[in-house]
Amino acid sequence: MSDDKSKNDADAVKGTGLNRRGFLGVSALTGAVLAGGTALGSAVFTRESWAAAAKDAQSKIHVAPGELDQYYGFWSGGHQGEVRIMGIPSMRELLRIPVFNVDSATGWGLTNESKRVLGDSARFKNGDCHHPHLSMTDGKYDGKYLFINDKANSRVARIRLDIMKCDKMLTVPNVQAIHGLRLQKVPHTKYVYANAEFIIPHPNDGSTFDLQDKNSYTMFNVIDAEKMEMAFQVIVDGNLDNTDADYTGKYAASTCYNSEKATDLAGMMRNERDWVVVFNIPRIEAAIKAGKFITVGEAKSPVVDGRKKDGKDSEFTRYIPVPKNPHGINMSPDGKYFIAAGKLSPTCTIIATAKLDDLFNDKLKDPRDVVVGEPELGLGPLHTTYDGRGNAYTTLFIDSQIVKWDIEEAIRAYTGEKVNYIKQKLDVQYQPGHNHASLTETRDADGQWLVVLCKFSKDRFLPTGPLHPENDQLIDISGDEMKLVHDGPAFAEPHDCVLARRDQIRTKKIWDRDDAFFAETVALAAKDGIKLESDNKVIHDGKKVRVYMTSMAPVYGINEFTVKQGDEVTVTITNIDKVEDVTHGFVMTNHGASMEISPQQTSSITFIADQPGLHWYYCSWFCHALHMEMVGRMLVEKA
Ligand code: CUK
Ligand code: CUA
Ligand code: CA
Repeated sequence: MSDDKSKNDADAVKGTGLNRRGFLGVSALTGAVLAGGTALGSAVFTRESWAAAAKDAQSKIHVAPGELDQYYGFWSGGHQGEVRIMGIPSMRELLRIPVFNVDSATGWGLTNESKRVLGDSARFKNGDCHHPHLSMTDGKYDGKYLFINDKANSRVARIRLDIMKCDKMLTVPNVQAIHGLRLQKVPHTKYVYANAEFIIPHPNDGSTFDLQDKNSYTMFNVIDAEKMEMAFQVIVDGNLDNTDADYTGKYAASTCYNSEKATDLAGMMRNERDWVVVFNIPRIEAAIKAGKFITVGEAKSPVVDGRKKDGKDSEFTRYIPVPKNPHGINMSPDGKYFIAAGKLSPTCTIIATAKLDDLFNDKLKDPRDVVVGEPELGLGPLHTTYDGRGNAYTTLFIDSQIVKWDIEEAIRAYTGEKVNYIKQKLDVQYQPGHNHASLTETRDADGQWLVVLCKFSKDRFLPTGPLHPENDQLIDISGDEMKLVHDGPAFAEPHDCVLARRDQIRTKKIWDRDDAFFAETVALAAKDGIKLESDNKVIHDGKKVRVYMTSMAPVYGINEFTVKQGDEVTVTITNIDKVEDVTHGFVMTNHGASMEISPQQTSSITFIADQPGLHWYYCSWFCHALHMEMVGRMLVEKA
């Protein structure tokens, strides 16, 4: 180990509050930890050799001016609440899609169209998204939707990939903190699987706060992807962390770190093992079809009980013990294995999907019989991803490394064979959470690029004060060796990302006039007898004023309108420009009103004209040489 390496190791630990080898604090596991941590030793990379390797790969990642990236990346914005579109391999940020946040540029959270999508939850100005995933048909991306969770306010949102806007949002009833989210892969994404993390009493009305009570539980939530309504919920033992789905459409599986139903850290680490819970989707559907379900609280969606009763499994679920406090669970692209990352254990647990039928038909003596491997990988394994060539790549949070390992060899090692399944360990900077290989969660996994989302950037960028960016790193995995090729600073906090081939995403260049996104606004205008593409008209309706106008660079259809102080003003603008990229904006100064109107789009915003006097409005998206002159005035008469 070179001095540089030890220094980097020491640096990696500083600031995490964690002692490199002390994280487990479980003496029984210490031997295994040390073995795992030194099984191969990492390839010794110094700062210089990283730089040399990166230079080597520069030609591969350099996307020259005028050229396009090979892949789309979709990044979660974490507790910033948005989704970010990236180009890979350049790692350039292309655009942001506001979802659980409020956005000044597009008017998300301000416009009437976005408020209709947000529904009741528009009162929340924050969100915390973790897991973006793309809809699939037959296990391949179909380019229709992206789904993402909101842990902060228990929501799931859908983004339409043709327009890159959030078009549906659902608050999941009777749960707290939607965390894990994955999609049904086969035959197509009919369901969104969403884990509610926290255990709460039912009803949660203050009559009890006891988590050990039999009416305290959390639920696995299944959402109809097309309607964006609850399909059903499953009550589980313990809590739920991450989830994934198989390639038959039959099974989904989730990790649980709080089988103890504890309320504090020590309690949550009490059991030597927690579990992976597997859901039998057809059995749940059949029970619901037969009317065998309950409802919870005010919600009408069906609920089934997937908890054990008197030590006996329900027909809907099986609980597979795994080492304590597991975190990520990831299905391999060949459909053979769910792999759960150990977190507190230096291992991953390999669960064979081929054995799940027998598990549910009670043909196995022990639920652990579905486990076909439990390789020791290193400290703090969190998430695993795949190259489609039989290798798995697991993030080691505490070791600040990616470990590349051979799945079949790890399975052979579990039977006692002497085989070194670890292929390489690569230092990353620093403390990685998720990693994601190109197309890894589809049948198309192509083993080209690996994105690693590091939680700490520390010394990798110019200092930015006490708050640091994250570090999203790009690794070339197309060859035998992983090569780090790019550091990309990111604002808080991309938990997870997905990569799709650029031909799998087909976007519109301009809006269709009959787009559902603003259909309700069009219908309201029709009630006023307005033809949005041509009419410029102000309608006074008591204390409500509706202003309809067109925009075409560099003018609005109306440059002066008069209202009374206290009127509620709705401005509806239709951009009749048909030229790609000519987006206009509308900002009413000193009224908190701002919105985007892209070519052929209709947008509307409502505000109170509470201040008498003259108020200028202007176009906020630079659209023309005379963009500054694209203005108008609202004249507010004293009440
Ligand atoms: S979780 Cu953040 S590193 Cu929310 Cu997918 Cu594992
Ligand atoms: Cu229209 Cu700027
Ligand atoms: Ca636990």
